[in-house]
Amino acid sequence: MKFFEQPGPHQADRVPPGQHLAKGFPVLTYGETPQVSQGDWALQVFGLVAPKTFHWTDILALPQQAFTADFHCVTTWSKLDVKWTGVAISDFMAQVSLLSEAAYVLIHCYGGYTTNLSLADFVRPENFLALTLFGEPLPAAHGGPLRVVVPHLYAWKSAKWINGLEFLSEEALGFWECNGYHRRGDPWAKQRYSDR
Ligand SMILES: Nc1nc2c(c(=O)[nH]1)N[C@H]1C(S)=C(S)[C@@H](COP(=O)(O)O)O[C@H]1N2
Ligand SMILES: [Mo]
Repeated sequence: MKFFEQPGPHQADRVPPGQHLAKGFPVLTYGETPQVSQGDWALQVFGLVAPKTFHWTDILALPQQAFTADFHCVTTWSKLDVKWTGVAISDFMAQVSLLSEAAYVLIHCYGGYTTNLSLADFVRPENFLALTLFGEPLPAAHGGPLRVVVPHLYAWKSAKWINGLEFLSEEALGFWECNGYHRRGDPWAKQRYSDR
């Protein structure tokens, strides 16, 4: 059995150019996997926003929804129909007071990883903070306790073990974006590498 396959004809319109389907759900992490318990976990919003800290109980107080999303890693594997549950980013954002100049977010993670998004790419109906994966609490390897899921961009934007959202008026680049990945990362436009 192969680990990666060409998409079949019925899947072709769901798999961006240059991608192959992964059989399992590979783990892609730069560096060590942070081990953070739900009790110790906290998320700070800062920058162009009223500063606020969210603890696990604050996240559980928000509405949770099941969602299914395709996942496209820039290293050319995609996984279709990943089943998650989580809090819609739009519901989360209703809990924070942004300043009018805020136009970008830099996501911070336990372990030091960062990634950047415009607010237009971050606050979309299909984007979530995920708490479970295939019916189980989100495993640490896949970003537990809490990760971002942004299906319309390459998966390096789907930050694991998040602990901070920094709101900015100008774009600041995250870890991979500083190291040559594209600042936006649209898989359908093959925005793999920076063009600057
Ligand atoms: N904090 C953090 N988030 C991260 C990464 C990482 O190294 N650290 N890797 C990214 C990359 S490149 C991908 S493809 C996905 C992989 O998610 P998975 O390990 O759950 O498959 O997580 C993204 N989020
Ligand atoms: Mo990736």
